[in-house]
Amino acid sequence: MQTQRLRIAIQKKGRLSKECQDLLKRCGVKFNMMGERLVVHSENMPIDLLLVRDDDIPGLIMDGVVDLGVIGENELEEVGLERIARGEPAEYTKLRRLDFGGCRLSIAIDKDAQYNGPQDLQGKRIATTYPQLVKRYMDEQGVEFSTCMLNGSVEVAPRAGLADAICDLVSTGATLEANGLKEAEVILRSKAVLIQRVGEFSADKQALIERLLTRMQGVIQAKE
Ligand code: PRT
Ligand code: ZN
Repeated sequence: MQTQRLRIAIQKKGRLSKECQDLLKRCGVKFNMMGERLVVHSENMPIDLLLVRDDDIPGLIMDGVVDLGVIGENELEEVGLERIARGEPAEYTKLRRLDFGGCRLSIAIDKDAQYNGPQDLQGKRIATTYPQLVKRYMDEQGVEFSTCMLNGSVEVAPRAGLADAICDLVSTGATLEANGLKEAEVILRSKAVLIQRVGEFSADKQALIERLLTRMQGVIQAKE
């Protein structure tokens, strides 16, 4: 069900939402984020914003339900691997990396534990919200492990006796430190990215996307 209006999926509430809305506004897209609406219509351009959980954005793009999306590479790659494993479509085009949402996905262990390299993780249980990315990394290293899937409070898993190590997002490192953990391996460096669905676009939509991209380039350069 394609519409004439360009559909952009963005995070409703969370670490990417404010910067994402600011970026669109600086690109000249006028909208009013009032209430609890799922769809917000731009007042001055044929653009609809879809306000969703970040977890849903890669799938909306890969299923071709929305045209553009802004998402952290960590989430994008995890969902992509998950969908490939299930035999579902996982294609998208990365239009550009953005200048926010920076973090790393890291394996962390007890701050007092010795660590000489990935082989020290052999046979360990790793708590994570990113089982696919952990598996990809550990398979590359040829290290066997098991997982403990947690959608929150990952950093307390070792102390709670649920896992030996964790793999979670880190920005300042304060959360790891507060939980008596230290970063052992960075497995992914992530930023927010603008992605596009694959497939056909009307000439009008294509022109609008190009205009947005040009403006985005200007906005991001002006900040550097
Ligand atoms: O509700 P919804 O599902 O939409 O949101 P969410 O809770 O899943 O995601 P949200 O808003 O927390 O994060 C969205 C995206 O922001 C992530 O997918 C990353 O791409 C990016 N991002 C950047 C981060 C961080 N930095 C970050 N620090 N996401 C999470 N964190 C966590 C980190 O795991 C730690 O627990 O923030 C905590 C503080 O980090 P430190 O290292 O500064 O202590
Ligand atoms: Zn989420």
